[in-house]
Amino acid sequence: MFSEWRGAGREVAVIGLGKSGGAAARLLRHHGIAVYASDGGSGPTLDGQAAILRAAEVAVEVGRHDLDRIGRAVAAIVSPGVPPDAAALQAASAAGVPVLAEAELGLRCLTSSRTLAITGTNGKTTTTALTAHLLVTAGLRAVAAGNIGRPLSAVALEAEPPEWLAVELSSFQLHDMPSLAPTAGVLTNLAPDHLDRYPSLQDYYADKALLFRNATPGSTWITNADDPEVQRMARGVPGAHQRFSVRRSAEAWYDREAGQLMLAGVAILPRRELLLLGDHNVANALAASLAVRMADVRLEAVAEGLRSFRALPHRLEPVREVDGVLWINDSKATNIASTEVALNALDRRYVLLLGGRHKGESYQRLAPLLAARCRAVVAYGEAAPLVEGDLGGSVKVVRAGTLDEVLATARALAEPGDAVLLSPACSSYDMFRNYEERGAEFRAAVESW
Ligand code: UMA
Repeated sequence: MFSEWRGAGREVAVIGLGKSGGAAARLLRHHGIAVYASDGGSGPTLDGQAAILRAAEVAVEVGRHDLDRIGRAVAAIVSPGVPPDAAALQAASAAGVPVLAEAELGLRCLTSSRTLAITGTNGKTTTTALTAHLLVTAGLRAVAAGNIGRPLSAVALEAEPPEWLAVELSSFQLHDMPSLAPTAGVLTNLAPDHLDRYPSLQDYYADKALLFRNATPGSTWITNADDPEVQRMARGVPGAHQRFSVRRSAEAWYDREAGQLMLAGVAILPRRELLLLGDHNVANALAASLAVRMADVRLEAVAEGLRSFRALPHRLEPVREVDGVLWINDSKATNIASTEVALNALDRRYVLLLGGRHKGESYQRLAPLLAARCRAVVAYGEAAPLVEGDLGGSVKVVRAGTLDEVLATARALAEPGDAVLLSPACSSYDMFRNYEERGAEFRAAVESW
């Protein structure tokens, strides 16, 4: 493989040295290819990565990119976090150097694995994790990889490649994956996102549509029947189309009246046995169920896998019920849209913990949703005065300081049958290292009672 990249004077440039770049550089070295890996950033994490790569005989540069050297490379492997207008990528393109995503490199080395590629604005991580879980429950050797946190190049370095890959792909990755041709492709939904990187919504959607770039009549596509934008994008794409819906009959759908998840015309699982909150998660479960049918997973095994799957940490994760109150960790919700999804998923009254570092959007957008079932908002962190100002007129808002005070206030406000939802709509950096730490401290406190 890669014979055209090997040989005297030939070198592949790896741009960006996070998880993706590190794994790509090691994979290339494993295949005997000379590598120049560079990162424009600096700091102890990158220095650590550089030391590991130097030990693998990678030529490493941190703090700058040698643009001339990149221009002389036989190919450039790019990390998803490097924007297309970055000088390093411009230099590669100007010199006619092919630019490939790290995920493309990984998949090219995983030829014996079958791929279920999952993209969409929301729900792709849960759908990917669930897809891998269903495959494993059915006894297949399967892993989740890609944007979910495990680069495909890292999977490709393992001694035995998996039979099946559930691959989460972001639009950033799809941008540079010319040979992507999955066994099945899943599109969960489409909504505005990443407008800090894309000049327009159309540009973002254009990258998402690259899921379909190599479609043939033999392809299989699994799409959300309830999302008109998804259906518009998938219309006319060659291949077999299977759809999922939480509203009406489809290849996989939620029969709300009967309270059943339906697959291939059969009721496979009562809704209450899927331990995930919200219709959006029912949609994710239906998408994953359709995807694993590509591996001939029996309906009973699909049901068993759905039943045993638990929410991913910090994503509408039910932690525990205390005195009849369900405590839910949704620390991953760092913007208003994510908090809206969480509020829509609740079917009981609740106390909402809102706050952290403000990200610019007004909290007023939440007011109509809160009117339905919100008992009170506990506002905390730097954003507390803004939250109070935006929402104080429409719902009871109580201010609190430390996490302990926030929890004690919520405990006093909640009544049996309620939920307490940590879905902050803010980043965590004013009080925590990141959203994971915020969620972990919340969970640890609730579990300690
Ligand atoms: N950099 C340069 N030059 C530039 C610009 C950036 O060298 O001109 C460097 C940065 O200093 C940084 C590196 O490039 O060190 C970029 O790394 P990265 O951000 O791609 O980080 P990775 O650790 O490789 O993580 C990436 C994904 N990150 C992004 O897409 C931003 C991870 O998704 C993914 O899990 C991982 O690869 C493994 O596949 C994260 C994410 O936030 C979770 N994804 C977005 C999302 O889900 O919304 C798309």
